Amino acid sequence: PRVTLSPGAVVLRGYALPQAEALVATIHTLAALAPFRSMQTPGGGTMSAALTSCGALGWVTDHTGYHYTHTNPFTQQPWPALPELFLHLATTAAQAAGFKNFTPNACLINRYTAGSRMGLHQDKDEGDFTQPIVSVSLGLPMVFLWGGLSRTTPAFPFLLENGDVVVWGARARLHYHGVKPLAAGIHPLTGTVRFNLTFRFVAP
Ligand code: MD3
Ligand code: FE
Repeated sequence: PRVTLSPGAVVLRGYALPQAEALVATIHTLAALAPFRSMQTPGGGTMSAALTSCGALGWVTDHTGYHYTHTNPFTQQPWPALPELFLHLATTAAQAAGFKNFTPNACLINRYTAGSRMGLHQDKDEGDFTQPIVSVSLGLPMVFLWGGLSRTTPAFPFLLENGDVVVWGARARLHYHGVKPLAAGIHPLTGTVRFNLTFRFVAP
């Protein structure tokens, strides 16, 4: 089923379910090359989700700020390439949501354990907002918070479950969003964690 959260935000419930097992196996392969890290925010905090990336560009945060890099600062290696399975899922989902020529060159992988959360933020480090972001939820369910174009717009909660894919483009691209702390649980596919993939086009 296809639901519109707000103009430009299209929820494809269970869209990734047929590939969920293969996606999780691929995450483990990627994490062997570029391990999940907890990262420092510019304000001196620590992100509660652990992160890694694949694709031409990866997202990192440290005391100097947020940025996309060609090289993984923890391994000094280029980020692992975007697997064909990932690329195909992201582009077909974007197409299903009405975005014809999505060409992601970055995939950020978040790993949440019980209590991990993400405060309300905008994704604006990409430098190009004409293309959508595609998100894929795997494993434990999590309450997502959907805000507005201003930080002060009240955010409404929305459950994201294993296999859900959301395409965020057009007017939804710069909305504030976050996730509530992950409730403890066990999922048959991922155990005690939730993974989230976000596919992005980053201006070179
Ligand atoms: C709406 N991740 O990685 S996915 C992020 O569940 C991020 O891991 C959350 O926010 C997660 O930046 C939320 C849904 C999502 C992702 C990117 C968006 C919603 C978005 C970008 C713009 C608007
Ligand atoms: Fe985000």
